[in-house]
Amino acid sequence: MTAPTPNWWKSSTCYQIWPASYKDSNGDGIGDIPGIISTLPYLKDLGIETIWLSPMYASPQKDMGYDISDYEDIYPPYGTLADMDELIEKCHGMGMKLILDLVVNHTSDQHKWFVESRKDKTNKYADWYIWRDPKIVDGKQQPPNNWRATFGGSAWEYVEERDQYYLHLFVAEQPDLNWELEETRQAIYKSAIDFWLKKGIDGFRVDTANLYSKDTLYPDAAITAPGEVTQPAFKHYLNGPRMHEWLREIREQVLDNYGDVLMVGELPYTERDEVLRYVSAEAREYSCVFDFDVVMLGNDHVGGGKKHQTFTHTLPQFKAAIAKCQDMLVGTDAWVTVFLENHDQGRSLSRFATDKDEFRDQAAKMLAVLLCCLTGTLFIYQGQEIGMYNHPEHWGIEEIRDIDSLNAYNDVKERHDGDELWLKKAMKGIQAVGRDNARLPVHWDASPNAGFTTGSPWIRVHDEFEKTNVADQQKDPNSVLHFWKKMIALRKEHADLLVFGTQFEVWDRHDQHVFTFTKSHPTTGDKLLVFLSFSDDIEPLHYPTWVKDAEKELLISTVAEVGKYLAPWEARAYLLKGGAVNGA
Ligand code: TEU
Ligand code: CA
Repeated sequence: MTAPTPNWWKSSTCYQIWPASYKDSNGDGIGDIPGIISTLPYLKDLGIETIWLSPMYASPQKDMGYDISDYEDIYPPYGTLADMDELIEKCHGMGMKLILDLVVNHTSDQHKWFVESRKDKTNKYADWYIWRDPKIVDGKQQPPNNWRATFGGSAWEYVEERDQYYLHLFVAEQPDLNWELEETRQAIYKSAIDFWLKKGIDGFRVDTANLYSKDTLYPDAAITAPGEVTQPAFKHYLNGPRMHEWLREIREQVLDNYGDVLMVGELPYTERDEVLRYVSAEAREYSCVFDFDVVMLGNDHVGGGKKHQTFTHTLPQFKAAIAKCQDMLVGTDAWVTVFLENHDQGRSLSRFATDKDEFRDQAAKMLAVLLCCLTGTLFIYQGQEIGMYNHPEHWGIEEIRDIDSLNAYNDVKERHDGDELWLKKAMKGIQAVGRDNARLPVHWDASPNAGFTTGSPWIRVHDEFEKTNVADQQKDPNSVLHFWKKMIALRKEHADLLVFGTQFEVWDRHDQHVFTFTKSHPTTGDKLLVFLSFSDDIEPLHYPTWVKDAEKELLISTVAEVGKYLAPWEARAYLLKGGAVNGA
């Protein structure tokens, strides 16, 4: 035994599928479950062990399925319950696990619970959502408080039948469930969790995993945006007082009936000590979480949608954000995730590296080395394995489908009276970090619509799919896809060091062009030394002094032959044998 006994999900390589844009099987322009099933051999071959399927539930699609109208049914364009049964069975048949998105902070306003709840104040579901009386100020009716919704505007919506407002932390069509009520919690557990575990799924990615417990006094938020009607109110609903109690309740009452269920929580804006409360193995709440430090780099974190125009960061900040997450393991029994992309973010190549033609493939391989050398459960987002990148800058707002980006754009439009320069700036932000970047169809081949659909795609296909697609990369042994496959295999082969390594250390914290880090094998003293170039130029290597004379074995490199210097966007990793390392 060399490493800590892994729970299955610790060393599992996971792949996120966004059903609408993954693979269309019937030509209606929308990806679907049969399309997913048809690509399982591709994923298996890549080395994927767990699939995370983003919401495929019945939904009016106001927020791409994060507004669920029935947890126990499927959005018809994606397929049927029978298709899901087949997907589960086929995944398991091929030795892969499947996890689903668990969206239980809110439902759709079309969910039967809410349809009933809004009718009057006395029906069976009357208190299943968060209803409050209007506030009367100077004889005028106002929402109960000044909280701002994540995607803009007031977090409260008025309903005449009850002469009351309901809370929605996201869009108005996503009313927040009232977790304070035991009966509501039990219904959520039964319908959203138990229903699917019974069908054999292996866990959940938990949406907005720290928002269920609110400050039930619903006080006004402090004014941090002077002069504005609504105010960011994270403080009053992030990591609320009963979160941990409820998560333990779920574990004990539901999950424990099914063995080692993976629960990976999405955990926005939470500091180290609080994160640790969720992910300590002893607490048995979340298995691990998605920290926002890396993906929110350059944002001011005050909450409420994306401030599209402010996302710029430096390499030292990037290193620090990664180190913060890796350090979560030091002296704790916690576990972490490794990821740079998901359905809410711009593409990592464009955002953290470069999508310039001449360096793109090198940079994609470099990011693959980074991710595969970090400790934690690895999540890859569809298309990342072929180096997909952001949509071109010339796209206009008419191509955008995402509610977050559209609201942000309209907000800028209103504030600046439609000023053209401001709108250009807003569009620039959307191009950099807008959520649709990740939601464009996957490039399967160089045929029309990138082989995603034979019909007319629901969202525009990236203009440059011919440069970056699965079929061409499968034929090219030097492709990004082949590199990822090699990297994933290497990660498995050296799991003790790559997946479970400890003592993450950055050696060039202030360098703007190179990222050098080491990690240690948990028991043998072997070390991993990784050099990553984030530069268009040739760069010298910063060897930690104690490594200089150590015997190094080149584990992986992104170039044909490693030289004295780092080539632009090169990455390489060395193995330093325990005995050979002096002074460390
Ligand atoms: O996202 C929650 C979240 O924190 C978002 O505010 C995120 O920061 C935003 O999407 C960035 O633009 C989850 C889902 O991942 C997201 O897709 C959903 O829209 C949201 O919950 C509501 O369910
Ligand atoms: Ca379809």
